[in-house]
Amino acid sequence: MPRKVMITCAVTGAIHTPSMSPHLPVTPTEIAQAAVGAAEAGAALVHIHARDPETGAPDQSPEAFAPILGVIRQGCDAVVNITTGGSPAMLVEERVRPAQTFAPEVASLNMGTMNFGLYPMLARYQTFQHDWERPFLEGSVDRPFRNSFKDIEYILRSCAENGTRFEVECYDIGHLYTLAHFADRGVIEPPFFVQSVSGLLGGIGAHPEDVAHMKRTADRLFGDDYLWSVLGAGKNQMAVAAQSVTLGGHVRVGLEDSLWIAPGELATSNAQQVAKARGLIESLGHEVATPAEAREMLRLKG
Ligand code: KMH
Ligand code: ZN
Repeated sequence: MPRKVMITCAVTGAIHTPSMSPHLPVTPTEIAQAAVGAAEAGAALVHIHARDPETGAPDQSPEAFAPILGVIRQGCDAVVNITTGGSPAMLVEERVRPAQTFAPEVASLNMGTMNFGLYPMLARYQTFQHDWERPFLEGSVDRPFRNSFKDIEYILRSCAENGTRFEVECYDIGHLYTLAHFADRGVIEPPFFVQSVSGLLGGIGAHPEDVAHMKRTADRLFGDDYLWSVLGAGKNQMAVAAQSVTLGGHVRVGLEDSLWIAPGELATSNAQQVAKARGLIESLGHEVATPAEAREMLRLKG
Protein backbone atom coordinates (compact mmCIF):
# COMPACT_ATOMS: atom_id res chain seq x y z
CA MET A 1 0.00 0.00 0.00
CA PRO A 2 1.61 3.32 -1.03
CA ARG A 3 2.34 5.64 1.88
CA LYS A 4 3.54 9.17 2.47
CA VAL A 5 6.99 9.00 4.02
CA MET A 6 8.41 11.97 5.90
CA ILE A 7 12.06 12.82 5.36
CA THR A 8 13.78 14.84 8.08
CA CYS A 9 17.10 16.41 7.11
CA ALA A 10 19.52 17.23 9.94
CA VAL A 11 21.80 19.62 8.14
CA THR A 12 24.83 20.18 10.36
CA GLY A 13 24.56 19.02 14.02
CA ALA A 14 27.30 19.51 16.58
CA ILE A 15 29.44 16.39 16.37
CA HIS A 16 30.92 16.51 12.91
CA THR A 17 33.50 19.26 12.51
CA PRO A 18 34.56 21.41 9.55
CA SER A 19 37.85 19.55 9.09
CA MET A 20 35.97 16.29 8.52
CA SER A 21 34.28 17.54 5.37
CA PRO A 22 34.47 20.73 3.30
CA HIS A 23 30.74 20.26 2.63
CA LEU A 24 29.58 20.61 6.24
CA PRO A 25 27.49 23.81 6.49
CA VAL A 26 28.98 26.21 9.03
CA THR A 27 27.92 29.81 8.47
CA PRO A 28 24.29 30.93 8.93
CA THR A 29 23.94 31.31 5.17
CA GLU A 30 25.38 27.86 4.50
CA ILE A 31 23.16 26.22 7.12
CA ALA A 32 20.02 27.99 5.90
CA GLN A 33 20.76 27.30 2.24
CA ALA A 34 21.44 23.65 3.06
CA ALA A 35 18.04 23.45 4.75
CA VAL A 36 16.26 25.09 1.83
CA GLY A 37 18.08 22.80 -0.61
CA ALA A 38 17.08 19.77 1.46
CA ALA A 39 13.45 20.92 1.40
CA GLU A 40 13.57 21.36 -2.37
CA ALA A 41 14.93 17.83 -2.67
CA GLY A 42 12.04 16.40 -0.63
CA ALA A 43 12.63 16.91 3.09
CA ALA A 44 9.42 17.82 4.93
CA LEU A 45 11.30 18.67 8.13
CA VAL A 46 14.69 20.30 8.72
CA HIS A 47 16.52 19.79 12.01
CA ILE A 48 18.64 22.80 12.86
CA HIS A 49 21.77 23.50 14.93
CA ALA A 50 23.83 26.69 14.72
CA ARG A 51 27.59 27.17 14.65
CA ASP A 52 30.09 29.95 15.14
CA PRO A 53 30.78 31.10 11.57
CA GLU A 54 34.50 31.61 12.26
CA THR A 55 35.38 28.31 13.91
CA GLY A 56 32.41 26.05 13.20
CA ALA A 57 32.03 25.34 16.93
CA PRO A 58 28.43 24.66 18.06
CA ASP A 59 26.69 27.88 19.14
CA GLN A 60 23.40 27.54 20.99
CA SER A 61 22.66 31.25 21.41
CA PRO A 62 19.32 32.44 20.00
CA GLU A 63 21.31 35.12 18.15
CA ALA A 64 23.11 32.41 16.21
CA PHE A 65 19.80 30.79 15.19
CA ALA A 66 17.90 33.98 14.24
CA PRO A 67 19.46 34.59 10.79
CA ILE A 68 19.25 30.90 9.90
CA LEU A 69 15.56 30.67 10.73
CA GLY A 70 14.78 33.88 8.85
CA VAL A 71 16.29 32.58 5.60
CA ILE A 72 14.66 29.16 5.95
CA ARG A 73 11.21 30.68 6.48
CA GLN A 74 11.63 32.86 3.41
CA GLY A 75 13.05 30.08 1.28
CA CYS A 76 10.75 27.13 1.94
CA ASP A 77 7.76 25.77 3.81
CA ALA A 78 9.59 22.92 5.60
CA VAL A 79 8.75 22.22 9.22
CA VAL A 80 11.54 23.65 11.35
CA ASN A 81 12.84 21.42 14.13
CA ILE A 82 15.23 23.20 16.50
CA THR A 83 17.70 21.17 18.51
CA THR A 84 17.46 21.09 22.29
CA GLY A 85 20.38 18.66 22.30
CA GLY A 86 22.89 21.35 21.35
CA SER A 87 26.16 19.64 22.10
CA PRO A 88 27.11 17.39 25.03
CA ALA A 89 29.26 20.24 26.41
CA MET A 90 26.23 22.46 27.08
CA LEU A 91 23.90 22.65 30.07
CA VAL A 92 20.22 22.07 29.55
CA GLU A 93 19.25 25.70 30.29
CA GLU A 94 21.49 26.83 27.44
CA ARG A 95 20.34 24.03 25.15
CA VAL A 96 16.67 24.93 25.44
CA ARG A 97 16.97 28.66 24.84
CA PRO A 98 16.58 28.71 21.03
CA ALA A 99 13.45 26.54 21.22
CA GLN A 100 12.04 28.74 24.00
CA THR A 101 12.84 31.89 22.03
CA PHE A 102 11.53 30.84 18.61
CA ALA A 103 8.70 28.46 19.61
CA PRO A 104 9.24 26.15 16.61
CA GLU A 105 6.69 23.62 15.45
CA VAL A 106 9.12 20.84 16.47
CA ALA A 107 12.10 20.60 18.82
CA SER A 108 14.31 17.60 19.47
CA LEU A 109 14.14 15.86 22.83
CA ASN A 110 16.84 13.38 23.86
CA MET A 111 15.51 10.61 26.07
CA GLY A 112 18.43 9.62 28.27
CA THR A 113 21.91 10.26 29.58
CA MET A 114 24.45 8.30 27.61
CA ASN A 115 27.96 8.05 26.28
CA PHE A 116 27.79 9.64 22.87
CA GLY A 117 30.48 8.94 20.32
CA LEU A 118 31.19 8.27 16.71
CA TYR A 119 32.77 4.96 15.85
CA PRO A 120 36.51 5.54 15.32
CA MET A 121 37.01 7.69 12.31
CA LEU A 122 39.45 6.94 9.59
CA ALA A 123 42.99 8.18 9.99
CA ARG A 124 42.18 10.66 7.26
CA TYR A 125 41.58 13.32 9.90
CA GLN A 126 45.18 14.12 10.61
CA THR A 127 44.90 17.85 10.44
CA PHE A 128 42.45 20.24 11.98
CA GLN A 129 41.78 23.90 11.52
CA HIS A 130 40.52 24.81 14.99
CA ASP A 131 41.57 23.67 18.48
CA TRP A 132 38.02 22.74 19.53
CA GLU A 133 37.91 20.07 16.83
CA ARG A 134 40.88 18.08 18.13
CA PRO A 135 39.04 15.68 20.52
CA PHE A 136 36.35 15.07 17.91
CA LEU A 137 38.92 14.25 15.25
CA GLU A 138 40.94 12.09 17.59
CA GLY A 139 37.81 10.29 18.79
CA SER A 140 38.73 11.20 22.37
CA VAL A 141 35.58 13.07 23.40
CA ASP A 142 34.76 11.56 26.78
CA ARG A 143 31.85 13.54 28.11
CA PRO A 144 28.48 11.92 28.77
CA PHE A 145 25.50 13.49 27.05
CA ARG A 146 23.36 14.41 30.04
CA ASN A 147 19.59 14.06 29.76
CA SER A 148 18.37 13.29 33.27
CA PHE A 149 14.67 12.80 34.04
CA LYS A 150 14.60 16.36 35.37
CA ASP A 151 16.29 17.70 32.24
CA ILE A 152 13.78 15.92 30.02
CA GLU A 153 10.84 17.22 32.04
CA TYR A 154 12.29 20.74 32.02
CA ILE A 155 12.52 20.72 28.22
CA LEU A 156 9.06 19.20 27.83
CA ARG A 157 7.37 21.67 30.14
CA SER A 158 9.19 24.78 28.96
CA CYS A 159 8.72 24.12 25.23
CA ALA A 160 5.27 22.57 25.24
CA GLU A 161 3.92 25.86 26.65
CA ASN A 162 4.57 27.32 23.19
CA GLY A 163 2.75 24.53 21.37
CA THR A 164 6.04 22.97 20.25
CA ARG A 165 5.92 19.21 19.66
CA PHE A 166 8.89 16.90 19.86
CA GLU A 167 11.15 14.72 17.75
CA VAL A 168 11.76 12.22 20.55
CA GLU A 169 15.27 10.88 20.02
CA CYS A 170 15.60 7.35 21.37
CA TYR A 171 19.08 5.86 21.25
CA ASP A 172 18.27 2.60 22.98
CA ILE A 173 15.40 0.48 24.23
CA GLY A 174 15.32 2.13 27.67
CA HIS A 175 14.65 5.49 26.07
CA LEU A 176 11.37 4.15 24.70
CA TYR A 177 10.36 3.17 28.22
CA THR A 178 11.32 6.64 29.42
CA LEU A 179 8.99 8.11 26.81
CA ALA A 180 6.25 5.74 28.00
CA HIS A 181 6.84 6.99 31.55
CA PHE A 182 6.39 10.64 30.61
CA ALA A 183 3.37 9.73 28.49
CA ASP A 184 1.80 7.89 31.45
CA ARG A 185 2.31 10.98 33.56
CA GLY A 186 0.66 13.13 30.87
CA VAL A 187 3.75 15.31 30.40
CA ILE A 188 3.81 14.57 26.68
CA GLU A 189 0.80 14.00 24.44
CA PRO A 190 0.43 11.61 21.49
CA PRO A 191 1.03 11.23 18.64
CA PHE A 192 4.68 10.78 19.54
CA PHE A 193 7.26 11.34 16.82
CA VAL A 194 9.88 8.76 17.76
CA GLN A 195 13.27 9.16 16.10
CA SER A 196 15.06 5.87 16.58
CA VAL A 197 18.80 6.60 16.52
CA SER A 198 21.00 3.67 15.55
CA GLY A 199 24.70 3.13 15.13
CA LEU A 200 26.17 5.68 17.55
CA LEU A 201 28.88 4.55 19.94
CA GLY A 202 27.05 4.36 23.28
CA GLY A 203 23.62 3.60 21.83
CA ILE A 204 21.90 0.67 20.14
CA GLY A 205 23.56 -0.69 16.99
CA ALA A 206 22.37 -0.45 13.42
CA HIS A 207 21.99 -4.16 12.74
CA PRO A 208 18.59 -4.93 11.22
CA GLU A 209 17.74 -6.86 14.41
CA ASP A 210 18.50 -3.75 16.51
CA VAL A 211 16.26 -1.58 14.34
CA ALA A 212 13.50 -4.20 14.35
CA HIS A 213 13.71 -4.54 18.14
CA MET A 214 13.25 -0.79 18.58
CA LYS A 215 10.22 -0.92 16.28
CA ARG A 216 8.64 -3.93 18.00
CA THR A 217 9.12 -2.33 21.41
CA ALA A 218 7.68 0.99 20.29
CA ASP A 219 4.72 -0.81 18.71
CA ARG A 220 4.05 -2.59 22.00
CA LEU A 221 4.39 0.54 24.14
CA PHE A 222 2.66 3.09 21.93
CA GLY A 223 0.42 1.17 19.49
CA ASP A 224 -1.19 3.59 17.07
CA ASP A 225 -0.14 6.59 19.14
CA TYR A 226 3.19 7.18 17.46
CA LEU A 227 5.00 7.80 14.21
CA TRP A 228 8.29 6.01 13.79
CA SER A 229 11.33 7.44 12.08
CA VAL A 230 14.86 6.09 12.02
CA LEU A 231 18.30 7.49 11.50
CA GLY A 232 21.43 5.46 10.96
CA ALA A 233 24.70 7.14 11.92
CA GLY A 234 27.58 7.17 9.47
CA LYS A 235 27.84 4.30 7.01
CA ASN A 236 24.54 2.84 8.24
CA GLN A 237 22.47 5.77 7.05
CA MET A 238 20.87 4.48 3.86
CA ALA A 239 20.52 0.84 4.89
CA VAL A 240 18.63 1.86 7.99
CA ALA A 241 16.50 4.30 5.97
CA ALA A 242 15.55 1.50 3.59
CA GLN A 243 14.63 -0.78 6.49
CA SER A 244 12.51 1.92 8.07
CA VAL A 245 10.57 2.50 4.87
CA THR A 246 10.04 -1.23 4.44
CA LEU A 247 8.73 -1.53 7.99
CA GLY A 248 6.31 1.37 7.61
CA GLY A 249 8.43 4.15 9.08
CA HIS A 250 9.87 7.53 8.16
CA VAL A 251 13.50 8.52 7.68
CA ARG A 252 16.08 11.04 8.78
CA VAL A 253 19.21 11.84 6.80
CA GLY A 254 21.60 14.81 6.68
CA LEU A 255 25.21 15.69 7.33
CA GLU A 256 24.60 15.79 11.09
CA ASP A 257 24.17 12.03 10.97
CA SER A 258 26.52 10.99 8.15
CA LEU A 259 29.07 12.81 6.03
CA TRP A 260 28.91 10.13 3.34
CA ILE A 261 26.91 9.43 0.19
CA ALA A 262 28.59 6.10 -0.60
CA PRO A 263 31.48 4.12 0.89
CA GLY A 264 34.54 6.38 0.85
CA GLU A 265 32.68 9.19 -0.90
CA LEU A 266 31.76 12.35 0.96
CA ALA A 267 28.29 13.77 0.38
CA THR A 268 28.61 17.10 -1.36
CA SER A 269 25.39 18.43 0.14
CA ASN A 270 22.46 17.60 2.37
CA ALA A 271 20.20 17.71 -0.68
CA GLN A 272 22.22 14.89 -2.21
CA GLN A 273 21.40 12.63 0.74
CA VAL A 274 17.74 13.68 0.69
CA ALA A 275 17.57 12.89 -3.03
CA LYS A 276 19.05 9.46 -2.39
CA ALA A 277 16.56 8.78 0.41
CA ARG A 278 13.75 9.97 -1.84
CA GLY A 279 14.92 7.53 -4.51
CA LEU A 280 14.76 4.70 -1.97
CA ILE A 281 11.26 5.69 -0.90
CA GLU A 282 9.96 6.00 -4.45
CA SER A 283 11.61 2.80 -5.62
CA LEU A 284 9.77 1.00 -2.83
CA GLY A 285 6.48 2.33 -4.18
CA HIS A 286 5.90 5.20 -1.76
CA GLU A 287 5.89 8.99 -1.96
CA VAL A 288 7.62 11.64 0.09
CA ALA A 289 5.35 13.61 2.40
CA THR A 290 5.05 17.34 1.84
CA PRO A 291 5.50 19.74 4.77
CA ALA A 292 1.70 20.14 4.88
CA GLU A 293 1.26 16.37 5.10
CA ALA A 294 3.89 16.16 7.82
CA ARG A 295 2.08 18.89 9.77
CA GLU A 296 -1.11 16.87 9.60
CA MET A 297 0.50 13.55 10.53
CA LEU A 298 2.36 15.06 13.48
CA ARG A 299 -0.52 17.37 14.47
CA LEU A 300 1.66 20.42 14.48
CA LYS A 301 0.44 23.90 15.26
CA GLY A 302 1.41 25.09 11.69
N1 KMH B 1 23.22 13.84 16.31
C1 KMH B 1 22.02 13.16 16.63
C2 KMH B 1 22.24 11.69 16.72
C3 KMH B 1 19.72 16.81 19.09
O1 KMH B 1 19.99 17.66 18.27
O2 KMH B 1 18.86 16.95 19.95
C4 KMH B 1 21.48 13.68 17.90
C5 KMH B 1 20.65 14.90 17.83
C6 KMH B 1 20.50 15.52 19.12
O3 KMH B 1 20.10 15.28 16.82
ZN1 ZN C 1 20.72 17.38 16.31
